[in-house]
Amino acid sequence: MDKERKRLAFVEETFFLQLLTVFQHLFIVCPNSWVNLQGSCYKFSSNALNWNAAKSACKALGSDLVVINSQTELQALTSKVSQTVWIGMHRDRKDKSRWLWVDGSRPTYTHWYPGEPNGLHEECAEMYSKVHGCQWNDQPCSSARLYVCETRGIPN
Ligand code: MAN
Ligand code: CA
Repeated sequence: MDKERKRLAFVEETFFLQLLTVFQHLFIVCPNSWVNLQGSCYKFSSNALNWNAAKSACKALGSDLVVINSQTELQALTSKVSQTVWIGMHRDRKDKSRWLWVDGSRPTYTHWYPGEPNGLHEECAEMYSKVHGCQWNDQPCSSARLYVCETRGIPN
């Protein structure tokens, strides 16, 4: 019985999360020149900056570098990524073998290119373009790259 109740709670939670996603998609508006994908707003930069400057540029726009939480989110972004871009993931300064997103969370979903990450001195993560399946590479943070910012939309 307890098992059945847990199962129902799970079904219910899944249902409400899906409903929430639908509502976010319908009622979130993004600022001009931002793209609305599944309830989040993304800006694809047209200038290349090092990782820290890219993060600051996103901050100045009231956002942060993109945090990619799922394969669904990655797939939504894919068609827009025509060059390598910085994403909001970097090595943990306290333990270089671990990674952190700019929102402080630990990656659960990752999408590394085969053989990556391969450099302890490559402390920032970039995402290759769609022709390389938008797979990720660790790269020195000083490299100049286009970047993607993400912010939650403003309620309509
Ligand atoms: C370059 C850098 C590395 C990457 C390799 C892959 O050396 O971009 O980060 O791992 O290419 O060949
Ligand atoms: Ca690398």
